Amino acid sequence: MSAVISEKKSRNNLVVSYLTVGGIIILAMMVFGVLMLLAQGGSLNLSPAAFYQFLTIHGTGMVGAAALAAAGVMWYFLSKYVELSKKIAQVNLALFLIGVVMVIIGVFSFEYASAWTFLYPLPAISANAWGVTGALLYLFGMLILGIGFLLFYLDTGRAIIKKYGSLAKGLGWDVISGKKAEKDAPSSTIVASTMVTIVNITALTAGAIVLIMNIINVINPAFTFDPLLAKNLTFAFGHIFANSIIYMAVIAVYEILSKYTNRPWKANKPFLIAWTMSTAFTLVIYTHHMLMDSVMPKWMLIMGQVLSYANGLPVLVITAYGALMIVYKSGIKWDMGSGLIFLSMFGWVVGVVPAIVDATIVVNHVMHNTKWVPGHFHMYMALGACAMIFGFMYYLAKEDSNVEEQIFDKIAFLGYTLGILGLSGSFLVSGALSTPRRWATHFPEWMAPANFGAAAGVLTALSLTMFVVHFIRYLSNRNKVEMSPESKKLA
Ligand code: HEM
Ligand SMILES: [Cu+2]
Repeated sequence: MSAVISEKKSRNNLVVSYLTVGGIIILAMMVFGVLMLLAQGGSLNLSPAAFYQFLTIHGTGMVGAAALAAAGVMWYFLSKYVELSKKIAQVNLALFLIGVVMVIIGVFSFEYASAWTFLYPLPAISANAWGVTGALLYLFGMLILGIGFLLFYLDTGRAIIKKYGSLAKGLGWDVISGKKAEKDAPSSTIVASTMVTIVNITALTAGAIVLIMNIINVINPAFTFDPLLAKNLTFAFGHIFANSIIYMAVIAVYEILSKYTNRPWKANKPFLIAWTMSTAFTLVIYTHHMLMDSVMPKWMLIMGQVLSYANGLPVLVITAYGALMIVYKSGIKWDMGSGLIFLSMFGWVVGVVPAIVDATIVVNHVMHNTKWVPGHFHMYMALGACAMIFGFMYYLAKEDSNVEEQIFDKIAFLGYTLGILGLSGSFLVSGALSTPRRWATHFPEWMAPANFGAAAGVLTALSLTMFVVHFIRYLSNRNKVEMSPESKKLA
C-alpha cells in the first residue's frame, strides 16, 4: 500500500510543479498586461519599444503557461486510465523552463518584440528594433518549448493507442459507428485527451517547421520562403495550440463535477460526435486568421468562416448542457473547486459569443484588428480555461491535504470574476470604438476604457494572488499529512 501512495505522491508532485510554474507565470504576465493598459491609457510613460516587448512576453507567456498548466490537468486525470511516462512529462517541464528563460532573455536583454505570432519576415526584418541575437534566442526558445510539448503529446498518443488500439478508438469511432456499445465508450477524459493529442501534434509540427524556416532566414537573409505559406503554418500552430488549452482544461470539468456529484459523466454518442466534430474543425479553421489575405483561395476562407461558427460549439454545448444536468438535484457541495469549475462554463459560453460575431466576414473586416478580439479571447481564456485550471488547483489542494478554504478565497472568487468581466468588457468597448489592437499609443478618446481595464486587471491579479497563496499553503501542508490511497473527502 505504501508503494501505491508514494507512487501517487510523486505523480502528484509532477502535476503540482506544472501548476505552480503555470500559475506563477500567469500572475507575472498579468502585471505586464496592466502596465500595457496603463501605457495605452496615458497613465504610464512607456516607450513604444518597451510596450511591444511587454506585448510579446505577455502573449507568449500567457499562452505557454496556460498550456503547461492545462497539460498538467490532462496528465493528472489521463494517467488514471493509461500508463504515461513520467520521464517525458519531466523532460517537457525542463524544456519549458529552458525555453522560457531563452525567450525572456531575447525579449528583455535583446529587445525582441515581434509579438507571440513571430510573423515572417518580421523576426529578420525589424528596422533595427532588435538584432539577430534577440530573434534567435526567441525563436530557438520557442522551438525548444515546442519540442517539449511535442514529446508530451507523442507520449499521450502512444499510451492511448497502447490501451485502446488506435486514436480513432480513443475518440470512440467504433461506438459512433455502432460496432461497440455506448456503455463501453472511452471515458470523457480519454476522448478529450485524444482530441488534444491529434490537434497539437499537428500544430506543433507546423510550428516547428515555420520556426526553423524563420531561424534560417534570420541567420541567412538570402534564404527566403513564401510569406503566405509562413502565415498559414504560423496560425495553424498558434490558433490550434492556443485553442487546445481549453480542451485540456475541460477534462477538469468532467472529472471534478462527476466526483463532486457522485455521478459519472458518460461519454454517449452525441458527446463523441461533438468531440470528433471539434477535432476536425479545430484543425481547419485557423483560416479565419487569413480573411484579410485576398490571395488565399476563396473556398478556404469561406470554409474558415463557416466552420468557425461551428468550431467550439459542439463541445461547448454538450459540456455546458452536461454540466447543468450533472449538477441538477445532485446536492453538490459548493466550494472553490466546484465554484470555479462552474464559473468556467459561464466564461466559456459568454466568451464565445463575441468570437462568433467576429468570425463573420462582414464584421471581421471592421473588427478584426480592433481590441474586440482580445475582448473575446480574454473572456474565454481567463474566465473559461484559466478558471478550470484554478478550479483544479483548489480541487487538488482539497484532495491531497488538510488545507482549509478561507473567506479570502471567496472574496478572490468574486474579485476574479468581476475583474475579468471588467477587463474583457473594457476591451470590447474599445473594439466598438474602433480602437486598433496592438497599438502602444492611443488617441485621448480611446484612453478611458484602457484605464478602466487596468483597474480591472489589478483586481484580477490580486485575486489570482489569493488563489496562488492558497495553493502554496497547500504545498507546505501536504507534506505534513499522511495520504489516504483514495480520498473520500469530496463525495
Ligand atoms: C490581469 C489580466 C490581464 C490583463 C490586464 C491583460 C492585458 C492585455 C493587454 C493590454 C493586451 C494587449 C491588447 C492590445 O492588443 O492592445 C493583451 C493581449 C493578450 N493577452 Fe492579456 N491580459 C490579462 C490576462 C490574460 C490571460 C489570462 C491570458 C491567457 C491565458 C492572456 C492572453 C493574451 C494574449 C494571447 C494576448 C495577445 C498578444 C498579442 O496581441 O500578440 N491575457 N492582454
Ligand atoms: Cu483562431
